[in-house]
Amino acid sequence: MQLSQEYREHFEREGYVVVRGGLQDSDLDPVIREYEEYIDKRARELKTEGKISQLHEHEPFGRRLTRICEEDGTIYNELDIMQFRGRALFDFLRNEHLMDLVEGLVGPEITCNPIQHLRPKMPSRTAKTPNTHIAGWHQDAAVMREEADPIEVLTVWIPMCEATVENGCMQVIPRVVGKGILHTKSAVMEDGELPQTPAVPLPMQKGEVLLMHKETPHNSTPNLSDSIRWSMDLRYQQTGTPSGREVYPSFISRSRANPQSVLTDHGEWCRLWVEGLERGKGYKFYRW
Ligand SMILES: O=C(O)CCC(=O)C(=O)O
Repeated sequence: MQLSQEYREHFEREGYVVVRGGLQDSDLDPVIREYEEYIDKRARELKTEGKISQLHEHEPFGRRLTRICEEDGTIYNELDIMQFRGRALFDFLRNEHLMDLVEGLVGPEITCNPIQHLRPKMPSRTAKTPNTHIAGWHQDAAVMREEADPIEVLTVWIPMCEATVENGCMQVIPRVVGKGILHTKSAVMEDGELPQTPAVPLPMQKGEVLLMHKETPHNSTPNLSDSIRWSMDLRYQQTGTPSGREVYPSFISRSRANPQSVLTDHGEWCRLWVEGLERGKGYKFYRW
C-alpha cells in the first residue's frame, strides 16, 4: 500500500498519522511465531534448570511470557531486537509493505536506524518483571545524538496485538513539529517542557501502523490489562545520513537506485550487532 496524499497531509499537519491496514497478518505473524518458538525453547530450558515449575504452554502468546516471568524473569531481557536478532525479525525490518509506507515519507533510498525496539509490555501487576516499557513523555529527536538533528528520522510504531488505552497504547501531542527539541535536561521531558495541547491517545489494531515525526512528544502509560502489549518501534531515514547512534549498525533496507546495496544477509546483520553492542559499552547515548 502506497501512502496516500491524505495520510501524508495528516502527518505534515499533526506530526503523526495512523495508517489503517498498512500491514497484514502475513507480515507480522512470522515474527510472532519466531518469538513463540523462542519462548517455548527457553521455557523448557528454565524448567530443566528448575527455575520455573511449569511450561505454561497452553497460555496464549499474550499471557505465556507473563506467567513464566512471574517465576523467573530471565527471558524478558533476551527479547529486544539487538539481543534477539531473529531471522524473521530481520526480514520484517525490510518488509515490502512496511517499506512502501516508509518510502512515502523518507523517499526511495531507505536506511534502517539502529534505534529500534521490540517491546513486550507486561501487565503492571506482574511482580517479578521490570516495568521498563512505560515511556515517559519524550521526543525521539532527543534520544539521538546532535549529528542527527538536521535529519528527518521517521519513527514507525507497530502493534503486534490490539493496543488499547487499558494496555498502554501510545499517546501523542499533535502539532508540535517545527519547534525543535524541547528537552533541556534529559531524555524524558521535565514538568513545564511539555506543550499544553491535550494529548491524543492512539488505540490501534494489529495491522495499523503509526508514522511519527521525531519532534512529536509521545508517551505510553502502564499496561493495566492481564495480557502483554507486544509492539515494535523502528526508525528509518534517507540513506547516507547520520543515525544519531553511530556506534550501532544501520543498514540499507530499500534502494530503488541500487537494490544490491540492501542488506539481506542475516548472519552479517547479527555480526554487526554483536560488534556494535561491544563497541557501545560505555558509549554516551544521550547528549545530556
Ligand atoms: O512502545 C512504547 O510503549 C513506547 C515507545 C516509544 O516511546 C518510542 O517508540 O519512542
